[in-house]
Amino acid sequence: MTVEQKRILATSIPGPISIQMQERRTKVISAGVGTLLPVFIDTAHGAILRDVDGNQFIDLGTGIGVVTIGHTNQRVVEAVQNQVAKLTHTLFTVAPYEPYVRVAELITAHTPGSFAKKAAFFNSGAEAVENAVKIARKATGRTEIAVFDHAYHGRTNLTMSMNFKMHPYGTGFGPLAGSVHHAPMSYPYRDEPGMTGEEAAARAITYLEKRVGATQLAAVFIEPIQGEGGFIVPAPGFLKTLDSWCKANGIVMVADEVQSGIARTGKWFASDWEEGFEPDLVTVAKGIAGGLPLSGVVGRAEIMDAAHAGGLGGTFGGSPTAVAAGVAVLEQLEEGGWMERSQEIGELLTTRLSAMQANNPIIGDVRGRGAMIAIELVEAGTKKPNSQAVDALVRHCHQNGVLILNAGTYNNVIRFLPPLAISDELLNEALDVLEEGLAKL
Ligand code: PLZ
Repeated sequence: MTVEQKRILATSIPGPISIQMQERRTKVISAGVGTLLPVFIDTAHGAILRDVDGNQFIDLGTGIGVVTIGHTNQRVVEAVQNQVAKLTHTLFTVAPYEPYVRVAELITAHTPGSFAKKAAFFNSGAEAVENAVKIARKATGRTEIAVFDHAYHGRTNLTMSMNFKMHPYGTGFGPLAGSVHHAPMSYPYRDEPGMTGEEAAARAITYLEKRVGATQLAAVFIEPIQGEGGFIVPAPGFLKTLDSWCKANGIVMVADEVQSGIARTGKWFASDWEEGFEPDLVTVAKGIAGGLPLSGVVGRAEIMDAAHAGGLGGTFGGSPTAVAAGVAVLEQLEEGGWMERSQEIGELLTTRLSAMQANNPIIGDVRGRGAMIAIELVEAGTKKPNSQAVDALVRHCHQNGVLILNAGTYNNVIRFLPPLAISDELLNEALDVLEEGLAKL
């Protein structure tokens, strides 16, 4: 089913049918499960979401960076339809099926590093991160884990402990897992002006050496571009310096590329932007399977093999339909054109957002790479976080048929994660709506 690639405002937002559904929802769905935009989506294609009232939204969020290849990408749909009619489940650890192996062949060929690699598949990003922790601990015989300020790694008990922000992810849900240490991140917009990546890495390393001890650390986890934290791009040299320190100290370097990976930033992985940065393990999820739940840990064969047989698994991890979708996504990425498109989208977004910044002192920073760009909003003339402006802009865009997402430790970031299938025309139209909203503030 295709949907015309057009923004349509058929009713007020939310429309009457969505309002009715929202009433039903409130009766039976836990209050803990929130909603950013209370319209019920019926169909989607490319860059457009169509709701039950006939409104059509330009999607600049892709379900938080999931349908990178576009909604209902034809080859993903066909792969899933074929697979679902053939085989839906055996459990790979009970009796295997070929697409699980194929998706591993494809992904190991494209994660950073020229060394021999292996993979294991799971359902969610958090599950991939947890498994990377297990593997790193088994491989090193050590227990401690380092993460960074502003990081996000998931909602399970262990990953909740790895997040920077307590609220809303952890409030009241403790006790949290131990052996997790939070080190200072490189945040160029808010660090001392001129601080280099190497200096920011030295600050983190000193902290970890003193507070934890290099010999105690099993792994350092970092998002090469932080997602929920507000698309913070560390200063050049930060990742590489940390990586060299990890390698010198027998610590497993893990890049959490759940949000930044799979062509999102204009390369296969955001790690690829920093020359010489070769994480030992990479966690992948979101964009890898075009909307089907699939995640994985990919990395150095000898580290991946440290886990004993039966030590990794899960009933649904790498299920036949999910891996079939993964193969369809990765084969299309291999065919080419997508990285270039992601970079073009990044240029269009950066050019337009920088022009808006020139006229609007509340846009403190425009940052990111490829189709992963954000603006950080502040009170004019200061760096004081301006979350009210973000709320107002998000509301304006939603009311006008453009789905945008907020982010950031201080809730003062708007992030853009458009599908790579979006046209320049639709992207410009969405940015026009944003610009109108800015003018109204
Ligand atoms: N690591 C870097 O971005 C998921 C969270 C959505 P799961 N980010 C979106 C929400 O509100 O729950 C994420 C991430 C990074 C890990 C995860 C976790 O991935 O698939 O949500 O478990």
